[in-house]
Amino acid sequence: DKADMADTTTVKGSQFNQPLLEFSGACAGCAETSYARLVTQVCGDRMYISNATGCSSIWGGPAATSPYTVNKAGRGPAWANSLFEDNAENGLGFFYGQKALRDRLEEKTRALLALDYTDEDVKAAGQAWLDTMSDAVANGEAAKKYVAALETVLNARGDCGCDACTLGREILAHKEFLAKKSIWIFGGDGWAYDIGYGGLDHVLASGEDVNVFVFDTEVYSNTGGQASKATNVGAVAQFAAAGKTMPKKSLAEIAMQYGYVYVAQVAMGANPAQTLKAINEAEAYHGPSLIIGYAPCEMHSIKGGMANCQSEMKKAVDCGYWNLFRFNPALKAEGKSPFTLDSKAPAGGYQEFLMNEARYSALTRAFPERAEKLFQENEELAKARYEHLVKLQELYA
Ligand SMILES: Cc1ncc(C[n+]2csc(CCOP(=O)(O)OP(=O)(O)O)c2C)c(N)n1
Repeated sequence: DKADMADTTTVKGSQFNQPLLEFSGACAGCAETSYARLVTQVCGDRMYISNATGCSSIWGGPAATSPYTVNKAGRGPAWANSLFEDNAENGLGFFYGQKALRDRLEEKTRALLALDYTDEDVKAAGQAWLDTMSDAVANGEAAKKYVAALETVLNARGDCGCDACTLGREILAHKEFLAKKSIWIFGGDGWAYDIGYGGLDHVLASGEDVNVFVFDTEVYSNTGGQASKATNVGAVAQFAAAGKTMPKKSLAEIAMQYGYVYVAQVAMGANPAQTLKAINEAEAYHGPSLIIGYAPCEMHSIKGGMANCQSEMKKAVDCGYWNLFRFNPALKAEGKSPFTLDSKAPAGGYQEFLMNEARYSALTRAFPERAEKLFQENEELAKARYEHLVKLQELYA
């Protein structure tokens, strides 16, 4: 951990932060782990993770060991796996539990600060903690100083039984809950687009300060690659052996229409700076956030294998198969456009991109005519999607 060496909001600087995700049992080259690792480098030991069942719960919690680790202070992300069908709600529960504990600590702190004989150092540190309660980074430091000030005073003069001592002791009894936590809800597209969607929608609509990261592999990877609503037209998947007929659902746009949900579509291998920006912005936003990360997968059978995972993301973005954008409602309050299209106009090579992956190319052998029709449709839909995003940018400008 060399976090003091550089600005950790830059791609280079972020890599001086200790990753709190280390040796997972994921397939070599797995995109899901590279996203999760980066989130731990940004949010560190203040993370609470609620993980849907899926690949990320298997590489994330193999039971005998844990790939999530701790820093020098012995602290790391708190992690739990919930059911496939209720993960968003489970994560929201983390948030409410945390909020209830901190509301109580806030009440006790206000009572302590209102006593005229409370130690001046405790008053200053307590006020600094109150002032930063909703800022995850600043509040961690403020909480440490507040705990130190309370411990110093109580150790120096003992507990005389006065109201200040009693409140101080009660606050210290729950000191690990003082610092603002960063609530993350992790899961795959099968969870987010399909089976957990009702709950996800409910949690996003709650307006509460939780962050969702969807690892979009465009199939149910963990159970052998069944089609989800994230699967694109023409892709061969289980239950779509002749290529999926219906287009991919735009989860990002469904979430954007609320107007108060932070939404980003990212692809680390195409633009790591944009991915990092989205993670930082999502955590800083005082409301629900949804990041959808394009995650090439072993199931896609990319030419050359998963060693090409990150470069495949770049190809996907360059040809317009996957688009990068961010919708930050906080910018509206500053009089700026909330929508930023981070992708350039598609550079061509769309069909070549599809043919680089056997989930598509296999169809040309099994059903050549159908393949041509579906792949054309896939490309046309991608063109329309980009044009639509350009229009959105104009609309919000
Ligand atoms: C209600 C329910 N249905 C089915 C399953 C079996 N199951 C476990 S993981 C999984 C696939 C998860 O796919 P996705 O959410 O896309 O995550 P990925 O594995 O791709 O990361 C399924 C179907 C389950 N655990 N619970």
